[in-house]
Amino acid sequence: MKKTRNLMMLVGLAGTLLLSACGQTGGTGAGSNAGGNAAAGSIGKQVNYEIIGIDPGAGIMKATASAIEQYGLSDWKLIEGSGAAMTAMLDKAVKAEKPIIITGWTPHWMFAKYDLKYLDDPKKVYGEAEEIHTLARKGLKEDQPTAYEFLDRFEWTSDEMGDMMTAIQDGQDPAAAAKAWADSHEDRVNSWTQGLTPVNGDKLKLSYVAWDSEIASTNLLKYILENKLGYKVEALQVEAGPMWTGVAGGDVDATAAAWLPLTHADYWDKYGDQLEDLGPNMTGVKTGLVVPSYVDINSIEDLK
Ligand code: PBE
Repeated sequence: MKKTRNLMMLVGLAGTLLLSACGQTGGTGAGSNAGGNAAAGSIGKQVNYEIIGIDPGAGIMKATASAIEQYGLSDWKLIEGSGAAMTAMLDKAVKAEKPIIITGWTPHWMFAKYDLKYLDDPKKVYGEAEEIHTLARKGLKEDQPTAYEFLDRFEWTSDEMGDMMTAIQDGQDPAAAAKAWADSHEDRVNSWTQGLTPVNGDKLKLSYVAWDSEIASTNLLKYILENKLGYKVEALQVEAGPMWTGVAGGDVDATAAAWLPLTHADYWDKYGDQLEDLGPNMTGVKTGLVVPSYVDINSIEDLK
């Protein structure tokens, strides 16, 4: 660890010297903008000018492409992958105390496991006051009033989701984590289900993407729909596009994984009038560029 840190300091110093040699710094003291740029320049080099992204259909990928443009980061590349690949790379980087820049979001277990920070986004490319919404297909209210009413009521906090996400991350099967969460939050579950008439094995389809936050929420909904309300639920794991088109086209009954107003704005513009928005199931969520706290930059502007 110690050796790595020393090496990184040397690389940082080399970057500063290089920049000075090129005449790009004004020769001003520490804390000046020039110092910040030198740090960022070396980080760019150290991470090969790569921002580690997730699945291409995710809204955060579109927002990041837009951030690259709006902040003038023409040297930088956004790498496609998946949520799981991104967290695996983050884990590796943190263990080696190496810099890494990822597309991140809250709620996510990674903020409990690692010391991370969002880079400031003065241009608000990643939006403000983001929420996760539940969407239902048109006609669900008439066809399955019990499921509809339950999905309409369902709303939880990022701390509540965080507990369940951490359990899954610690190795618990998502279905078992859902049961454990429901068993230990009986009052919450009752507030969503009380007075509803259970059905007798009716089928229901939910769609979601394999983002850790959505794995948690969808498994919880499935557990409650099956064990408290009598449904037989199929939870379809798909890409973001099909998640939206499934509900819009009526093949899927609902999803609890729509990030609005910004992250999934494109999908909303295309499909919003072909489905029913049941409102937020969580407020105060967030997306952005995230780095381990030991990375010496604070704003997306520092990447330039
Ligand atoms: N996310 C998590 C998704 C929504 C949920 C932020 C990665 C996205 O970017 O589309």
